[in-house]
Amino acid sequence: MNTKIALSLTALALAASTSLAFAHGDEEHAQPRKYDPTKVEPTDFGQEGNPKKVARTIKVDMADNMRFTPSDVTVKRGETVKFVVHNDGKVLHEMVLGTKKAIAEHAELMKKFPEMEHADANMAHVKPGKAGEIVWQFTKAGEFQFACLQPGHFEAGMVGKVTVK
Ligand SMILES: [Cu+2]
Repeated sequence: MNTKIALSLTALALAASTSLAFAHGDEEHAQPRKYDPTKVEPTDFGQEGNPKKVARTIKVDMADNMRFTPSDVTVKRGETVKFVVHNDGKVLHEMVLGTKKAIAEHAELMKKFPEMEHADANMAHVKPGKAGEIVWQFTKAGEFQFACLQPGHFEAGMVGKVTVK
């Protein structure tokens, strides 16, 4: 397991248990995240993208039938992609990007800490009827996932695939 992810998951668990919650999901945080190149951390599935270098915008819809549309996306290695994620449902949904392993581990953690609030460059929490954004640069070839980790959603199949060529 990637040490950085392990560390940040531990930090999340800690935050959840001490209710030092990362404020997120409220209206003030609906605006796009500020890009700070000094804070970009490479991961096994790429890194936060520079909004000025977006090569492609991909619209993704999330719905209460626990599906992403599209649920299968192909991008070029090195490409910076902006996902504009719409929540067409009546409940909160989110899009979290990661490796298959990281998503599975994150989902387990969400089961233990359902109230866990978190905000990172690889995720967007979207209220019903709203849209969120993720700007991501896929620096590594391979197959990755995006998932909604709201309780029960991932288990109900709310997961998609990103292929980086
Ligand atoms: Cu969901």
